[in-house]
Amino acid sequence: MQLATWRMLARIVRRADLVLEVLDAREPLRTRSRRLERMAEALGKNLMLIINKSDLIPREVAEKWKRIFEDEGFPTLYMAARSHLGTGMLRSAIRKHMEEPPIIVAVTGYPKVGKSTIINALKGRHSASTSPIPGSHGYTRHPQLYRVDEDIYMIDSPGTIPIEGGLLERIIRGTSPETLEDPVPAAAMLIRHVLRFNPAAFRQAYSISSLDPYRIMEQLALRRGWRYKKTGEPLIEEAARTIIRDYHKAKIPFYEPPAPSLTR
Ligand SMILES: Nc1nc2c(ncn2[C@@H]2O[C@H](COP(=O)(O)OP(=O)(O)OP(=O)(O)O)[C@@H](O)[C@H]2O)c(=O)[nH]1
Ligand SMILES: [Mg+2]
Repeated sequence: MQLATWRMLARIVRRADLVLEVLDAREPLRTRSRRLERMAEALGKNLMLIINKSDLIPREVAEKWKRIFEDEGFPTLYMAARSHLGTGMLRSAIRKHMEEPPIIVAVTGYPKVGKSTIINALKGRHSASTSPIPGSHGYTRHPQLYRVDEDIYMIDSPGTIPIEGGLLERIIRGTSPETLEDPVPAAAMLIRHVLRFNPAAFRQAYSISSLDPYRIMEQLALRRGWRYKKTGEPLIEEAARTIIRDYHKAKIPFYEPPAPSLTR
C-alpha cells in the first residue's frame, strides 16, 4: 500500500516540471518529507517548500522558517491559502521556474496540509478548467490536473505523501481519527504536545481551561452532549476524534518554534 503510493508519487513528480512540498506552518518539520525531497532531486526536479496555514503563526516565525529552509537550499514561500494570502507570490515564484509554457506543478504534501485549498486559491477568479491536458491519461488512477492560469497546470492528489512515523507524527501528518482503533491515547498525545507550546490552546479553541488531556476531552464531550446511552458517562472517544479533526482543520492555535537543529 505504502509502496504503491510512493510509486504513484514518483510518477507524478516525474510528470511535473516543478514540485511543491506543502508544509503545515504549525509543524513544518513534522510535515516535511526528506524522502520526497530526495526523490525530486534524484529525478532532477526543482522543489519549492510552501509553508501553508501561516495565518496560524506570527509573521516573524514564518520568516524564520523561510530563512532556515532557504539556508538549506530550498526556495521557500509562506502563505495562507484559505484566506488567499500569498497566492500572487506563489504564482510569480512558479513563473520563475517556467522554461517553456505551460508549466506543470505537482502539489504534494501530507494529507490535510492544504493542497486543494492552494489550488483553489490559485484558480481564484482565473479560469478554472479541470480538464486534463493531453498526455495525462494513462495513469492507472487519475491525478487531477487543474488549470489555474493560461500557462500553469497543477496536479492535486493523489500527490499525497504516505503517512509514516510514530503516533504523534502520524496524527500531525493527517491520519483520519476514524481509522484509529482507539482515538483517545492519540488525542491525549496531541493535546499534550499542543499544550507544551500553547497552554491557552484549548481555552482559545473550546473555552476549556483544564490542562489535563482527559479532562479536556471529558469537558468537550459533556459540553457537546456526547454521552454513553447506558451509563451517561461522557463519550470521550467522540471528543478525541473531534480534537484530532479540529487540529487538521487548523482550529487549534499553536505552533512549534523554529529550530534548525530539529531538522531531520
Ligand atoms: N487556517 C488555515 N487553514 C487552512 C489553510 N489552508 C487550508 N486550510 C484548512 O486545512 C484543511 C485541509 O485543507 P485541504 O485543502 O483539504 O488539504 P489537502 O492537503 O488537500 O487534504 P487532502 O486532500 O485530504 O490530502 C481544511 O479545513 C482547510 O480549510 C490556511 O491557509 N489557513
Ligand atoms: Mg485535497
